[in-house]
Amino acid sequence: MYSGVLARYSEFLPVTPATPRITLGEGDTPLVRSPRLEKELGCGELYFKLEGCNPTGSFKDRGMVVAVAKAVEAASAAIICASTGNTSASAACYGAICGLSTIVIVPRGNIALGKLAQAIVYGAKILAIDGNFDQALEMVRTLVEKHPVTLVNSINPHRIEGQKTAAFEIVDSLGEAPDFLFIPVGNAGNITAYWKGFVEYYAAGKSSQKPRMMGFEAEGAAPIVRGERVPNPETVATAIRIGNPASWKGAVAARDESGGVIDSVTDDQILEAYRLMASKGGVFGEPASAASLAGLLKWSGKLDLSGKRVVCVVTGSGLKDPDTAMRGSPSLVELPAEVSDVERALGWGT
Ligand code: AN7
Repeated sequence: MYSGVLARYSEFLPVTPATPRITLGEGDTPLVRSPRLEKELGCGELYFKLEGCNPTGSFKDRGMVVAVAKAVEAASAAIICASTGNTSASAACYGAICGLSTIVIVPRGNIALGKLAQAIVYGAKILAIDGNFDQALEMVRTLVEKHPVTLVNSINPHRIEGQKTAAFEIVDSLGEAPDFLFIPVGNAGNITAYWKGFVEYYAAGKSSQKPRMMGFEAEGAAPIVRGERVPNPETVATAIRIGNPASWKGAVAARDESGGVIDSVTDDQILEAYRLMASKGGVFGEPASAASLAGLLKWSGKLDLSGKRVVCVVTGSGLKDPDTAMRGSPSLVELPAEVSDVERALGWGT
């Protein structure tokens, strides 16, 4: 039976005999090939890493299981995070199974419905502030200085440690590191974690190369691309609506050490990729997750991808954000429960 990332990758993680091996089956997510899209894009091989298949529907569970296990090991009674949604769902979930009190601070009105629903049902204390993620994170940093509560945002290094296991899995699946890794960038913890994972696995002799790291911010929330903080970030991809990423330096190091790129994609490009990923790839990711494929679409003409292996990280499930899915969709055809009416509606007139 699969027993989670703490057990599978313990030799690469900060676990001691005193660390509880908690798990909800996080990690071990599918790496699926997309023959239809790889042909259109001219890649040798194109894969999606389906992080929406984690227990709470996003990659955050890999890091949260480690951060919460270490909090329990340190006899902490409470955890706290700022979040655009997925971190709060994951913290609430892992806090719940360990009996910790969980406090989440989210930007009011800018968190996808499904994520809020998760935090509610897992039983977190939810505070929705009149402010954005960056302000919420500043607040959390201040609160943990004054109160006995463990911070579980990715400035907690245990989060990065857990999240690097996704890079291990990709190498374990392919038998080698890919040539390119396309990944969304928000607070920049994940790109930092993946790079750490690829570097460590390479050093351990598990791969003979490392990928070029291709990170993508949303254009209205692109501090790393602009080289300065964005005070009022805006994007349809609320998960990455972040103007002052905590792991800014880690993202820049990943880019520079790997010979990669950090670029931005517009909301229109994100939404186009979001639909394409589902309609031709069969993968329903959330809008922020589609920044990976949007970046690949933007760069495919500038890179020679023939014969190359490309992985797009799909960081979270599309089910978390039904509002974006429904926006601009044609209204449903409503009709009586009669075969003749259905035939007429389909234009199969008799
Ligand atoms: C689906 O939940 O920051 O660059 O508070 O939910 O590591 O921040 C979420 C980020 C990409 C960006 N895709 O990852 C939060 C939060 C999805 C996300 C990102 C997030 P980072």
